Amino acid sequence: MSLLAKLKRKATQVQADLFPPTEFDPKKLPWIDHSAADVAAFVRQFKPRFPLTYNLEEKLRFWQKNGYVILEKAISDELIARYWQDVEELLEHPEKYKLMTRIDLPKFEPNQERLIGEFPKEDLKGKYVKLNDFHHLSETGKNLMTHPAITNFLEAIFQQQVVVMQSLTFMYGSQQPTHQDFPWVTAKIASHLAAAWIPLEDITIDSGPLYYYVGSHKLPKFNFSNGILFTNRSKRTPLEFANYLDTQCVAQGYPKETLLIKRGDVLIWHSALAHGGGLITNPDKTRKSFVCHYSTKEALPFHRFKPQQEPVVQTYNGVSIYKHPDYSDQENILPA
Ligand SMILES: O=C(O)CCC(=O)C(=O)O
Repeated sequence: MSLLAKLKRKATQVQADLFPPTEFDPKKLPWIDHSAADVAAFVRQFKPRFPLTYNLEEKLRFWQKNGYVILEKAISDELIARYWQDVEELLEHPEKYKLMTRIDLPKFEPNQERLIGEFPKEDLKGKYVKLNDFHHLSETGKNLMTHPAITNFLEAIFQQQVVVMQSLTFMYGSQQPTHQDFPWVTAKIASHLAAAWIPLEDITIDSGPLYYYVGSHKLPKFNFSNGILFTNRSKRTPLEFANYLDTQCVAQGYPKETLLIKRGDVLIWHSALAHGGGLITNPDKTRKSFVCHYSTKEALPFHRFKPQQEPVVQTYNGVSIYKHPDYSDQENILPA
């Protein structure tokens, strides 16, 4: 890192320590998050990149009020089947691929995140497995995460060059406590973040479905002691954060909904929507899903693993996907 970059980083840290942010920067909010946002006027002048397959005005109004949208029957069965074939290939032959994978089982502590080939094969098809950024290897993953129905919506809310930030692929429910994404999945502008939850099969109630609190993107932000982002200097814990969200969402009357969508549907949620993974009540029940986080070029002009490096940009359906800075030989090793 250059001296100038080090000084800039230090100055940013000192500023955050002295004046911890308690809200998103109002100057950088996506247009739709401003209280005066005029959806009808926006839609009149918006030119979608792809033919619209849903009523955009209706979806944007719903997003404004509730912090999420569901795009029904948006994605073809074939595209999903091809992505899952790539996942199966990976799990059958993990030794052939380089992919950071996390298994939250005590037996893998203290090193629960490793290259996939370093885990016993039988554990890769079990619970608590998170495949990180498999879209780097799978070109079908890239096509799926930038599906025209998703891209149209992201371009509408951000009005900027959309970039992929990261992805997670799950075979089983995550059972993650309630959280908002922006304190963890951080770009230079915390509000430039949205996520898509793409079910790879019909979701059932006993599989630990995703849940969310409707309208909770408007909740006052939690203060980790050093502001709204979680860092290694935060004095308050993720569990305190989860308790704050669960308590406040109930107190403020934000209804808790369970996501029982079907293969082909997509949920897109706001950076501040409180959500989590429900309890798995049938241990045999899978909940195959592909969870993708997006930002803007302004907020994320680099691959998150190499902020100092110029990224190599690939474009899929108008969305930028930076090449993995360390494993370029793995990029699209599974071509579409
Ligand atoms: O799919 C899940 O259960 C959790 C995903 C999630 O919360 C996230 O990626 O932010």
